[in-house]
Amino acid sequence: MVDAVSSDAAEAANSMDTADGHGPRTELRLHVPAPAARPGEDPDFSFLAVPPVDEAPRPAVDAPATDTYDLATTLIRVLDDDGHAGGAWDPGLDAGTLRAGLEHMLVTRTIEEQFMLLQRQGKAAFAMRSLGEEAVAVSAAMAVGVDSPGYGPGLDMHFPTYRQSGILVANGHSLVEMTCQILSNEGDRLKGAQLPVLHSVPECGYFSISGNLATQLPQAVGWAMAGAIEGNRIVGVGWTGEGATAENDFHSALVFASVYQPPSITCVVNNQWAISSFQGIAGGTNASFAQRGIGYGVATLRVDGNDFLAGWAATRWATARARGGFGPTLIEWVTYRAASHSSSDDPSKYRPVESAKAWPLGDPVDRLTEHLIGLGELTLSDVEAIRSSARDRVLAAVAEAESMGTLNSGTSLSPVDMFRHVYAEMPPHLVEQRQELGY
Ligand SMILES: Cc1ncc(C[n+]2csc(CCOP(=O)(O)OP(=O)(O)O)c2C)c(N)n1
Repeated sequence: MVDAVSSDAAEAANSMDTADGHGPRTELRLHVPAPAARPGEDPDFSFLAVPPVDEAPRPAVDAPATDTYDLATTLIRVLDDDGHAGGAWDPGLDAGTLRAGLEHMLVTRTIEEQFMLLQRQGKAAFAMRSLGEEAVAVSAAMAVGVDSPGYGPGLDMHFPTYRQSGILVANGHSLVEMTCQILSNEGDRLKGAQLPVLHSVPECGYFSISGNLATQLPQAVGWAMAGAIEGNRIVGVGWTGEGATAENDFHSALVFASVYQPPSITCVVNNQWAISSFQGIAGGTNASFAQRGIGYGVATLRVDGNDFLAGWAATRWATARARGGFGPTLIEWVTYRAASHSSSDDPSKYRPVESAKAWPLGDPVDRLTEHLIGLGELTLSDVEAIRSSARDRVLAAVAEAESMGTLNSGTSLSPVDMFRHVYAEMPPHLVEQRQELGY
């Protein structure tokens, strides 16, 4: 009865809409965007336009930001559907660099697969993967690294999320230490004080990850501003998923980037999902995430994130612009999260199981492999050898890390480690708690 009354009232209100001289209106209701396909339906990526590789022009690195605005709605691509490189953004990389990129992506994929196994075996509390997105972090890290003055205070720095462990691999972090962080054991430099996957390796250009999403973005812009104040030719690279662009920190970072024009690169990794929320819930169906840079007057690029060469080229462009003193860049990386969000997530509950296979931009490892084979730089047996050497390296590192303790081996950290390595001078209430524990 109540429903009938309120629906009558709504109808009456709507029927009055034409009476005020403003023409007909639609019924008022909250718009909640929904993904194109849910479990049990066919994957539908018809919303993604995939242009030919020669569509996107490449402005000069010192061009005004306005010259980049058309690039916020297209997709910078170098590798075509057959694995051939072309177009204005082809970075013309040598075979050694391409091969190194493939190796880093395979090591990243393999070690993260092992981390998930460790979690399933009860040896680690938590794990995450970047399956299907490896080209993003690896190409960016390698491209910044070409002319990096080094990493650390006063030097270059990435401010990553948990989804960029490819930066650690590409920048040469020890695979043993990386695994120890996942195991929270004696070899973990953070001594279990951080969630597994929230690494901190500043000497590899990998700033301590904060679990609070998007906080890395103003940090990266601040880092770049400090570089500009000191006159250093450094870059601060901030990373976020598309979901976390809904956080205020994303916008604060762009305000500072826009006003002070520091040497910053803000990377939005649009892998289509923020746990179970599709990218439309962060506003991606109304405008591209790259288009947000336009409102701030920041140079903006939208790149095929599964194309190693395109990722490299876009990052080189933004790095050269930053180091040249020509200002900040926003890069949207269009990719797909092929695996679960984390070891605690089951994507079959909210998207079609086959969706990663249907993703129009393919798999980054397969695409770079096809390119190298097409160039005549690799044979199928070379590819097999690279895969098995990546696997051997990873398995050896994991075994060594496990020998330093796992969650269920009884050899992990002492409870007293909870109190160490955080405060230079521990507050009295924590001293009291430590004493209560008998330490
Ligand atoms: C401020 C904040 N809000 C919520 C969370 C919980 N959370 C962790 S990951 C995640 C999804 C993030 O999605 P996205 O930004 O798209 O990145 P992706 O995980 O897809 O790489 C959420 C909501 C958090 N860690 N911090």
